Amino acid sequence: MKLIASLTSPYARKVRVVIAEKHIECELQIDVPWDADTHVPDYNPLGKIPVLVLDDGTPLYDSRVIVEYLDLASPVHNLLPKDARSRIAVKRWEALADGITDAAATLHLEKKRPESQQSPAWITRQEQKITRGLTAISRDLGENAWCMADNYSLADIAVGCMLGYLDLRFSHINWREMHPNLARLSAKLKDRSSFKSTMPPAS
Ligand SMILES: N[C@@H](CCC(=O)N[C@@H](CS)C(=O)NCC(=O)O)C(=O)O
Repeated sequence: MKLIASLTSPYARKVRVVIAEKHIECELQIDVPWDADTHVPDYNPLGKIPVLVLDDGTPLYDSRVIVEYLDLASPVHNLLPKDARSRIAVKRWEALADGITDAAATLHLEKKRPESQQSPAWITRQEQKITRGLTAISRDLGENAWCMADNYSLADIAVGCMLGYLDLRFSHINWREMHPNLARLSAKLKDRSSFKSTMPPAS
């Protein structure tokens, strides 16, 4: 199995954390989809990473499909509950965390365009998604140890990768001050070897 990923992609990091938590053997093939010589479209028609290429050559995307596959494929350290209600709750956390990441990535790309071509209304729309999303995640986490109360799960991994991406691209957003419970969760996650080994290089 090989994972096609870049070292800064928050979606790829989510998959890499899952691989590390579950002690799965997997080759890492670095490919930046924005580079002219990228091979990503050969594996994913959408031209996006991460892509997990199975031993028989089947490419899996996107990150949510990949992490669900990996969790089903190995019984080591289950990250998605079996019971339907809890499983859907974890996937909703993941959808919200990934949605904030989507807004942050969109904002990052917009801000890279020449200033005269940037749309203030579009920028505000993405910023509102981030603000509302963080507020909802903080409210739902409350004083719990983990997103799913006492159980560490894929929900925490998705939230941790999203917060790591905000730190990477928008270090001026002071989400730690606004949401101390997210700061506590993030600090705990950063201590795990899966998060340490997948820390994105400074941009
Ligand atoms: N929903 C996808 C998002 C993947 C994604 O947007 N990846 C970015 C890198 S962080 C990418 O490959 N962008 C290239 C492009 O949009 O052409 C997932 O969860 O895997």
